[in-house]
Amino acid sequence: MAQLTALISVSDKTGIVDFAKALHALDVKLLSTGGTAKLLADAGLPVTEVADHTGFPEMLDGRVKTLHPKIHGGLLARREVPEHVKALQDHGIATIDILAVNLYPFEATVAKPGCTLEDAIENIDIGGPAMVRSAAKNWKDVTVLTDAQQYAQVLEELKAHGKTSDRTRFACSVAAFNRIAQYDAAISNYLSARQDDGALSEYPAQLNSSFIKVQDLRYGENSHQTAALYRDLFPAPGSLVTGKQLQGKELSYNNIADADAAWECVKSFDTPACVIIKHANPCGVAVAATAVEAYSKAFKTDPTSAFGGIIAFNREVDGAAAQLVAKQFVEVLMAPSFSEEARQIFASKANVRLLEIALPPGGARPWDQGRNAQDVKRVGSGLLVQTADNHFLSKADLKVVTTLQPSAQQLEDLMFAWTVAQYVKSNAIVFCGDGMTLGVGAGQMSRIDSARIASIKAENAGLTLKGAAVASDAFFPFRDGLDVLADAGASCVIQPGGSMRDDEVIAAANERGIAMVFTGVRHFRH
Ligand code: 93A
Repeated sequence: MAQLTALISVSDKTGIVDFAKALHALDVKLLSTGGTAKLLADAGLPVTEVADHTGFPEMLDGRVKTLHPKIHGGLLARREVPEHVKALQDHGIATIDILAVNLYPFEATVAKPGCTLEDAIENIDIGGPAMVRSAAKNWKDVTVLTDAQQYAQVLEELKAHGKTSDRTRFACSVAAFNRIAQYDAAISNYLSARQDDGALSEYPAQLNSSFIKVQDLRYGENSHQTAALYRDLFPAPGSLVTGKQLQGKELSYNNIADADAAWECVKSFDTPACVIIKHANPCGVAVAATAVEAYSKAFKTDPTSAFGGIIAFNREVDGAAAQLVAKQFVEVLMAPSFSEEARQIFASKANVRLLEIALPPGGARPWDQGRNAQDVKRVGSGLLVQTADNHFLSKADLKVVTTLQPSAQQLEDLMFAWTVAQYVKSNAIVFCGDGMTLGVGAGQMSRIDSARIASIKAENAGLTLKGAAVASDAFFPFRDGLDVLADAGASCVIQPGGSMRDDEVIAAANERGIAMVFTGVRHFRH
């Protein structure tokens, strides 16, 4: 049998000397790149440097080492095709039968804190993946090893039969293409996350994320559906998937969906805040001086719905907050941290899932969390992709459209109501006052029904809406919705404006003694 040739070029050199020794013992000729060749030669192995083999030096700081027809011809030529064999002969190219490559450590490099863009770019391997692809494409003739765990099996087959089996070569080829796909995804994912927000909005939305399975879930939205949780390769700091579960039962599909809604909402407040979610909608949101106060206010909005809710804080859950929360039935509790006392209080409630999640370093403004944020929705055999709804409104953006001007306190309440409305399913109507929600109307097909439901819920909870501030996630198509708010006691309204009948709605507000501001943006959430 003709002598086999192996090309070895590895960044992670674990196990490579032993592997090369075993190949040498089987009379396999060794070819290798600079650093790897040196290691093998130092171990006393006869090895030919790729540069000597091609007659071309490694150049450009190693950026061009193996990108040469003598390498790729040797890997790609089909041994049973006479024209291929002749081409090799004409150009003095020798076949390469075994390729062992692992790539520049891109993933490990970007995982290091403080990695610069230059470091990352230099660790993008070009020649390695090119060889791996050539060998994997030509799997019928070439065995490609991209993982040290494959060495033993290949050696065993070579020892026993002088060659590897078709089955093994094909499996190695599949593994090689998977590795390259994963590697390229890591690069595209990392570089996408490095784009600034300007670029994110300037260029068309593009699906460039790659995902890693975090865990299988017991079931999906319903028990007859199977489900799993995946995360971005490079999750945005402060996002739900970066959290750690401290105790409690395994998170369910619905827990995770609701926890995400709670966390996204609570982290958009700078002051201590608490958000209670049921069925993906806030049923109580409040800001206050302390976590415990924020919780007790949020709970008052809708104690009935809060039962079995998902609760998120943007401050440490201390003993006082824990004590109060522990009195209600809670499914999931999230916070940046839990005090020792809080941990002890929940230790006896083994079912309560505690999630510790760091807040995003950029602060509460959603645009700081927008990096890498893509909103994806599945439609029949397709995907809808959009940039995240991370518009941040400041008071200066507001346009007062009524004769009545909102007071400073009303403006505060309106801004709070607007922030909450962003996280309520459309059509969203949110009554607020004194830094808390008073009535939430969510997910109705008509805005007027959401308005009615919000006021009914406030009444059920024994809360007064007199003087309340109200946010509407989109404009009022007619004045009737605004009339419902006025009847309920609203004193001021925040809404996008932009309806054909804005004039009618503004006139209604003036007539009913309501101060109204337009935001110019809407927050549909379907
Ligand atoms: O810079 S490269 O993209 N250009 C190449 O032509 C090339 N050929 C192999 N990187 C290249 N490699 C990579 O070098 C391999 O994938 C491997 O990770 C590394 C091994 O280099 P050395 O043997 O010098 O340590």
